[in-house]
Amino acid sequence: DTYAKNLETDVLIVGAGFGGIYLMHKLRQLGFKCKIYEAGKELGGIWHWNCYPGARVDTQVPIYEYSLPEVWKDWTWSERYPGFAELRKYFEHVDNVLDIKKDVAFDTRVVGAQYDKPSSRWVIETEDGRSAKAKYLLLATGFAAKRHFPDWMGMDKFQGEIHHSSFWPDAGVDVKGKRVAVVGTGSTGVQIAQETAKTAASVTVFQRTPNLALPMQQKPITKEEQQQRKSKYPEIYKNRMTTFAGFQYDFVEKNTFDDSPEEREKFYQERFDNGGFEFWLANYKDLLFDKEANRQAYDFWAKKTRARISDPRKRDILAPVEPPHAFGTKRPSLEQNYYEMLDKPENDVVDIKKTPIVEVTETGIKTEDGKLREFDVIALATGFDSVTGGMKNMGLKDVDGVPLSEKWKMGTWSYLGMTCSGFPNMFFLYGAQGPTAFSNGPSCVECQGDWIVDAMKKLKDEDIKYMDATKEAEEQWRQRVTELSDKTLFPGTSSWYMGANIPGKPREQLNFAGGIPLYEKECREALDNGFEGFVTA
Ligand code: NA7
Repeated sequence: DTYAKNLETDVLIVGAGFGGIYLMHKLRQLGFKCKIYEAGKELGGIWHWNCYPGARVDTQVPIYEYSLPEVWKDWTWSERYPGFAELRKYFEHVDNVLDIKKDVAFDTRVVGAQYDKPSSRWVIETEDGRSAKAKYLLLATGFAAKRHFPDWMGMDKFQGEIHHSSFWPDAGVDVKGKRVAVVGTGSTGVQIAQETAKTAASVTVFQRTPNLALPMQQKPITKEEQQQRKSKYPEIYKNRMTTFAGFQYDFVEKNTFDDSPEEREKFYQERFDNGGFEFWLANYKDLLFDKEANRQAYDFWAKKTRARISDPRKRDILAPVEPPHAFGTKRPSLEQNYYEMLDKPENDVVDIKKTPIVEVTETGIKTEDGKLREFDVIALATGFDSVTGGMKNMGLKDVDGVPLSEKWKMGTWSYLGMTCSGFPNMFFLYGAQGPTAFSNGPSCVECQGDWIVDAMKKLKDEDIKYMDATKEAEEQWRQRVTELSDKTLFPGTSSWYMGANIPGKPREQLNFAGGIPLYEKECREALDNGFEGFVTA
């Protein structure tokens, strides 16, 4: 029984989103007995938690889905960039095909886990006092498992409704005719603002850093056109793994100044018109490496965006002439009329870098200039203790009882972005020092998932009890991650990629910046060279 007080299984997976489901499916095929512990009430991971207004994926389908033919063959979408409700339906379909739920314990939050060497088992504890013993512990908890709440005074005093984006009530919040505040301008803040504005009396966005948002170019897609395209899906999914970020497009083999100004203008315009991340991830190959090249892209973005905002004050806050950071070193959101919406007189944007929020009162939000703005609803789109926060928060301990939160206090150490020294037979995906935030989720999950499954198969075939990364291998991987990042413009920007969004969090690159193909090659080599960088027993 999945909910047993003392569960015994081969594999305990934490998290029933894209990653956990993929691992379960692949491991079952090899005869491993798997169970999933999931803190939420349903499958879907981030699409279970995210039901705030406008929650939508900003990677196109069919790139943003499993490459498994049994799953895609009978599934079609209604639009290029589906919303959370349709993504939840997709997970129902996944369950119908792969029969996942029967092995998932929902409402089950892991609060502790340690490997017991004498019995060669992980012992995993849940919040409500259950436990599991497993040969393998797989963490598929995603990069946004720990929310970030600001620490303003008076948050509990507010008389209206206040919600963090990923704790949005499932039943929704009626914003019709209401005054809505949105704090934060990451992907989430932009989506909430543009969606709530459709019915709210007013929307006020509190912006610390402008989002260099790109036009989504959303379009409906028909069943017929998808059916026709399906013969190409195997090829599309194969190609996906050959690109930097696991997309259908890649950076072009040209530098920015190889083109004349006219050619460049045309090149940029085409990417803008195609929409999505093309202006980011199918740009010139020096975009994220060369300051001057990057400035060209920024200037094009600013010119296009400024032209959409008639109010000069708002224009300078939303799309300043001088770049707030190098383009693409923070994640651009994909917007749908965000700028036209904020340009309207009833809506507003407040520059909280200039006048920070000092307090939440019973009626609204007070800024440093003494101004109180009154609201009925406050949406906190303030993000997450991204990438490492979730794993640090699960009570994981190494074989000697040292908490992972201690090990990662001054920085992050992993090997291949999937294992940690002192945590035998524990694997994680879509987390620290993997391609994670620089990749399309399903691509990353399949790349890392296949590696984990192959490693486990090898252990089984060769009758090895466990594999454990060495400290030296971890140190070298950390250097590798740093050295790849240092060649780019990312370290120069304060972003959650660099751990810079959480007060006191060590500043370091949290993601592997070499792209999926290189990452896959390096991970494969370690496995093929007889568990290089691991001790086995
Ligand atoms: P993000 O991208 O981390 O955005 C959080 C936003 O909240 C960002 O604009 C922050 O400003 C702002 N923020 C954070 N803390 C505060 C405080 N204390 N005061 C004011 N403003 C604050 O989170 P999202 O949920 O939008 O997106 C997460 C990822 O999920 C996204 O990238 C996609 O991959 C999916 P800052 O930029 O730090 O100045």
